[in-house]
Amino acid sequence: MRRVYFLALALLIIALAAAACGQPAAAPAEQPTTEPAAAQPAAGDESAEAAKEIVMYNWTEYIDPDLYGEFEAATGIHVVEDNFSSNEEMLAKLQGGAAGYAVTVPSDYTVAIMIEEGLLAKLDKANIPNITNLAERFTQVPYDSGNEYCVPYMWGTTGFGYDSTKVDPPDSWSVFFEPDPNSDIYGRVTMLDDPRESFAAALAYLGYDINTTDEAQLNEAKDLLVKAKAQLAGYDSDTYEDLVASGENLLAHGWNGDFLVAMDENENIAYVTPEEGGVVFVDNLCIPASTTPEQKLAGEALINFLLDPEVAARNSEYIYYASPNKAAEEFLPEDFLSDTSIYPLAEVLDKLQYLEPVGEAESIYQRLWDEVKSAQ
Ligand code: N2P
Repeated sequence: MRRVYFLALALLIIALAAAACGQPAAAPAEQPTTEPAAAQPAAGDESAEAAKEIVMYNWTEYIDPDLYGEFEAATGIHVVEDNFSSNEEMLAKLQGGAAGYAVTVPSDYTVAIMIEEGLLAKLDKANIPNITNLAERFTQVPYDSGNEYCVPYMWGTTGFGYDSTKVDPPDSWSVFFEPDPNSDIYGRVTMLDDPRESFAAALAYLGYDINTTDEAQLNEAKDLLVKAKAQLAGYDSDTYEDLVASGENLLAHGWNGDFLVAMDENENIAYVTPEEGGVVFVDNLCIPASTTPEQKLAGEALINFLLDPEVAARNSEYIYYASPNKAAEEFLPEDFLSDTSIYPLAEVLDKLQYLEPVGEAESIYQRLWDEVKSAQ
């Protein structure tokens, strides 16, 4: 089973790499489907009517906020957003029984965990006709083949954002793990407040698998993370890009789109992925199992709306992440589609890997991460 998972991941990486080599600006061969967002009762559930207000549980700054108003104008459904900063934070909340979230946005490996734990509802695709707009490769993702539970929302990479006028281009994780008290960056650096991402950084630097379950390797990674703490201004997954843009910090570990947004504010910001390898991710729109039928219908209507090609293109352009929506490409400008910080070159993607569920080792990661966070 595990081998099948690895094989499927490898195929997805190859597919993404092939796409990066291709002609992303070319018009899609098939006609985009632009169905109005449906807010109709699901087949077989004659009594349910879409809820008039729902909560979207999303990463911070991960949607064009104007889209909520447009969705409400089209469907009458009002969306309130609640935010999380890591998959683990969102997962813990849903595992703890939190209800009332109509849509949430887990990354690949967390979708697998949530399906396994029964935390997600199966999508009724009759309510999501725009699902046909997805690029083929995103319909066969290994963590949810056939999009039974989730619809891919955005994909991206994890790397370094830095002020290119003050910092030499960092191409190695050594900028975090070989802190030098005499360097300009010392004390002006943040790392993601995210156990799997920060462990992946340390594991990649050590030359280990970023999904290792080997306790000795994880302990070594923990020691390295503690050592790196000496030069950190803090762990931050929400405002790190703004702190580099404002000049308060000079370097941050973070996600590509966030730094690209910050470049609009400060053109000196640059983004790179590390030589030793790192993380590529797909984030997904999913409906928690705890929703009522009414919330689920409204959640499916929102997912359908976000899959509209023009909406998906505007959303991607606003948050600067790559869209898995093939039909959206014709609405994206050429300079967006050819930006290698958004669509990495094949040789860059080759070095990146997906995080995967680590099974029982999850508790080791959590314990060691707590030790990193509390170390002085
Ligand atoms: C946006 C967060 C991106 C999500 N602020 C990374 N999985």
